[in-house]
Amino acid sequence: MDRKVKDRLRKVKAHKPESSHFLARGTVGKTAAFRTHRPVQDKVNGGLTTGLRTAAHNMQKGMMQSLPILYSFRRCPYAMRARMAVLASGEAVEIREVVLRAKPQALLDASPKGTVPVLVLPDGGVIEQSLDIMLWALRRNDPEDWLGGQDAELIAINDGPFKHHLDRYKYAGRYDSDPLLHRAEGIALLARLNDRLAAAPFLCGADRALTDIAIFPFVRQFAATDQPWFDAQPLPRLQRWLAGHIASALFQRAMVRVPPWIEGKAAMPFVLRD
Ligand SMILES: N[C@@H](CCC(=O)N[C@@H](CS)C(=O)NCC(=O)O)C(=O)O
Repeated sequence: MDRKVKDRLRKVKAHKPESSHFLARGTVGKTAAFRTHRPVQDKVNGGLTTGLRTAAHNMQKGMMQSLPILYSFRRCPYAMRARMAVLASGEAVEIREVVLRAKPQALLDASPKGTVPVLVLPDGGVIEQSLDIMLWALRRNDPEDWLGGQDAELIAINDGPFKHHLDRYKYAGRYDSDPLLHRAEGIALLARLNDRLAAAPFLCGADRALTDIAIFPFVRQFAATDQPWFDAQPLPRLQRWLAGHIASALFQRAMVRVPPWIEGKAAMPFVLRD
């Protein structure tokens, strides 16, 4: 192969998009990666353009096919914590936004229990629990030492009793429950978190860690159920902690909108990565 051609191909292969956390295949021209490839492609002649386009496309395609697949639902607190851990780890996954009332067969084939998030690994392994997805990502790469901030008991209280009361407060109609009773039970558990935050700004110390992120999306949901009421509660440390997570760049990135994944429609694969 001509040396010039080789150099250009090397440039295309070496390119790393800087700003795009989500890369869409099939939307050429809309992503940082493809925008940056374009001038390289445009400069070259017809035959070579095709070669470069194919190289760039194959690179994207190969990357997609070998990535773990994260079935997710944007507003699900379990999926939020999984996405945040994946982003914090820097691991890349293909994200498939699921419509819960029309779950794709591919998700049900991988995980018949039919909840999200679910991570399907390139070797066919399936991780079906959000906490396990967090651990999977962080065990591969944990730049902020989230694994150093694990409090299994706090997370169990969140996932057990707190989630129970949250659901019966927020969805009282669905559960035929007394929302005020469950709100009182929920806020009593949150008062314990507020007390804990007297010792340090995060639940396990000076920096955010696994416990904070595992719990935060549920507290957010509880607060948003009646925001003025929540804001009026005497829980300043917890309110500050919550506001900090909501405002964080990590959360904003984890909440980027992804169009629903439709089986067989190739236009929508997205990569979630830092
Ligand atoms: N224990 C699971 C719970 C996941 C879960 O319940 N996700 C909800 C969405 S927030 C779900 O998929 N529900 C199924 C449905 O609504 O059809 C985990 O930690 O991943």
